[in-house]
Order: sequence, then C-alpha cells, then structure tokens
Amino acid sequence: MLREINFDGIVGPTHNYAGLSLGNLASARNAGRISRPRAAALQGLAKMRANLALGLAQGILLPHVRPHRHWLQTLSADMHTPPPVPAWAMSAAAMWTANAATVSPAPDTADGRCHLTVANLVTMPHRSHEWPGTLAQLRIAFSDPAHFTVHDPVPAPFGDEGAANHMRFASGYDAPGVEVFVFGDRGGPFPARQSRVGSEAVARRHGLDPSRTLMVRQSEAAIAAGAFHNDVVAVADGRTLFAHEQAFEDRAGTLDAIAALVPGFELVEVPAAEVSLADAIRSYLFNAQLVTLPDCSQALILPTDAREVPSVAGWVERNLSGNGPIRRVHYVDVRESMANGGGPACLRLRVVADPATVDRRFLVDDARIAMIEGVVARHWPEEIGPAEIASPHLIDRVEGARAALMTALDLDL
Ligand code: SUG
Repeated sequence: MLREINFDGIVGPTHNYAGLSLGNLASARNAGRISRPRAAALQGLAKMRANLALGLAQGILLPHVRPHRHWLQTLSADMHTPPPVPAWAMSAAAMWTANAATVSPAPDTADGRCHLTVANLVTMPHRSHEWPGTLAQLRIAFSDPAHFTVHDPVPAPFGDEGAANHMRFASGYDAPGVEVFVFGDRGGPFPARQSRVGSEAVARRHGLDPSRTLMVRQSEAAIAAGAFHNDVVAVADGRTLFAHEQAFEDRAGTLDAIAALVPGFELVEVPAAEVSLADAIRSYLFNAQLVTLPDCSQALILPTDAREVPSVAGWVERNLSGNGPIRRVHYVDVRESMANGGGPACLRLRVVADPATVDRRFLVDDARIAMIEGVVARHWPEEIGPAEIASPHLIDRVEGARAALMTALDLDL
C-alpha cells in the first residue's frame, strides 16, 4: 500500500557552523559558533520518534563520508589547504534531505514507477559534492526496478536543489498528483539556487504529464529576504497549500493555476501584514512538516523557535481556533539544525511508496531509533569549535563515528 514515508537525514558527526551558505541568514549569523553534533543528531532522532508516535512512516538517510577526501583530490587539495576548502570537505549539510532529490511518486509518472532525481546542489561549493554520496544511498534504498527509477543529477550549470523547491498536491496516496516546481532567477543580493532549466529537465525525465505540472517563479523578494529555498516560505500536502503571501513572483497567477488543477484546493495563506517575510524566515513557520495523520486530519510540525516570534505565535493561535484544514500543531526542538538554516521540513525527504518495496535498512521504528541514539551517544563529538575543523584528532573521531553507524545499520557505503 502506498503511503508517505519521511526519510530524515541523520545529522552527521561533523555538524558545524562555518557560515558557508550565502543567502541563508541563519548560517551567516551563526558562523564561528561552537556546534553540538551529538545534541544535533539526538534532536533529529527525537523528531523522528515524535513523528512515529503520530502514526507516520519514518525512514533515514545517512551521514556522508567526511572529510570528502576523494573530492579534495579532484581539486588537488587536502585538509591542509587554506580555508574555506577544509570546511567545504567536512560539511554535514547532507543532513538536509529535502535537498537530496526530487521525488515523483508512481501515480504521477508515465511508466507507473516512482522516479527520483538526485539534486546536483551546484550553487554552494560545500554542497556541490554531496550528490555522489546521496546517489549511492538512493540506489540501495530504492533498488527495486519494478517500483523505482533513480536518476543521475541534472548537469551543471543548471542548479537543482531537489524537493525543497517542489510541491505536490494529490487527493490521496494512490491518486495522480499535481507537481509544482518552484525556480528562481533573481534573489537580490543572493543566489537563486533552483534553475528553471533544471526543474524542467527533472519533470521530463520523470515522465510527468505536462498538463498536471506547473513551473512557478519564486519571488525575488523572498530570496532576498533569506528564503534560499521555496520550502522556507511554502509547503504543500494533500490539497492544501500553506504559503506566505510573498512566496511567488506572480501570486495570483500561481494560485489560480494551482486551483484550476487541484479539485478542492485549500489555501492557507499568511498575509505579509500579519507575518512579515523577515519574521517568517526567522521563525521558519513555513519550514514545517505539513502532514496528513492516520485520521486524515492535517497537522503542522513546527520548530520550537516559531513560538518565540510574537507575530508567528499569534498567527498560529488564530489559525488553530479558525476553521482551516490545519487542525493541530506539534513543536519539535531542532535548534542545532535551525542555527544553520535547516528546519523540520529541511531535514526530511518525502517519498510516497509502499514501505515493503524499500530496503529495510533505511526504515526505522522505535527500537532502531534507540539503537542509532546509542551509537550517536557513544561516538558523536559533543562540540566542534571553528578552529578544530581540520584537526587530525577530530577527523579520526568523525571517521570512526560514521564507521560505527554503518556497522550498526549493516550498511557498507
Ligand atoms: O543549503 N545550510 C543549508 C540548509 C538547507 C536547508 N534546506 C532546505 N531549506 N530544504 C543550505 O544553506 C549551512 C552550512 C554552513 O554554513 O556550514 C548549510 O549548508
């Protein structure tokens, strides 16, 4: 039976604040801070546990090999090369699996298979070398050719950042969906990471029906305010779109086009007059997981940080007491990830599939989460300071930590 599985990235042992992402305000704000990889990974695992308790299906993707020595070799570099090269090679950014791939579930595609295209992430140097590690995992997790096709990345220079810039509407898991690709072309002082050409290539290779596929321009104002991915200002689930008024360049045209294709379309729009773009981005109100619970009601999984921004807290309270489709809000503490610009929705890749067709090592229940927590508690560094990034002692430690996790999960990657 098809259902939505959230594949969360396990936060890797090298999680650190190197300020690498131009246009990601949290990453810039926290550059040079001491990170807490162990707490970060445990926060992510606690989120997974809470989602399991809500009756959701949960999967994992794994930290990548760091430092990425093979990539350093292609630059004729090593961990003694001057900054920022070592920090690029140590990045734990693969934890944000909303950027792992774009996923088109089987009911949407011409051949009736679920298609995944690994994201090339070419815009940011520290993320541009993630795709081979992600592709290797996707090829194992989704190796059943009767149900899945996993594609190589779209070639450079066409930026593709995966599901973070993709929304899907559908009336049920078995029903064909409407897929909306959100690209950017200008972002004020900041890069627009998702290209139109990249999005169109993904739609074609997935065999999507053009009459149920939309290409939508992200608003320049949103990118300039720090929405480096669309999922910082909009999220969709079922027939519902939860979005900021300034998420799309052509607001009216976008909403009309979605409404025309999605019967029973429900819009939960937050006006700029109630929550400014700045507050939306500071709170990550829209980087929520919008999920359908087993009783068919919809809930938002919000970061605890959202409670601390008064305009957002006020909006959430008013919305819940209204008659909208979002009936419940659950808060999760993912502060370590948030401090690098990654909220609850960044940490997960949604795949609509039958769990029985997925490699079991990539699915978790409470017992497996407890087992992973044990590995993290034993092996993940408690803290990483900015001066330690290239230290041989830290490198030994994080390589051993990842190896211990692979052994525990019976994976050799
Ligand atoms: O690509 N942060 C990530 C955050 C990704 C969030 N994902 C989604 N919105 N789906 C990024 O900017 C920070 C790295 C650093 O500064 O060390 C970082 O890469």
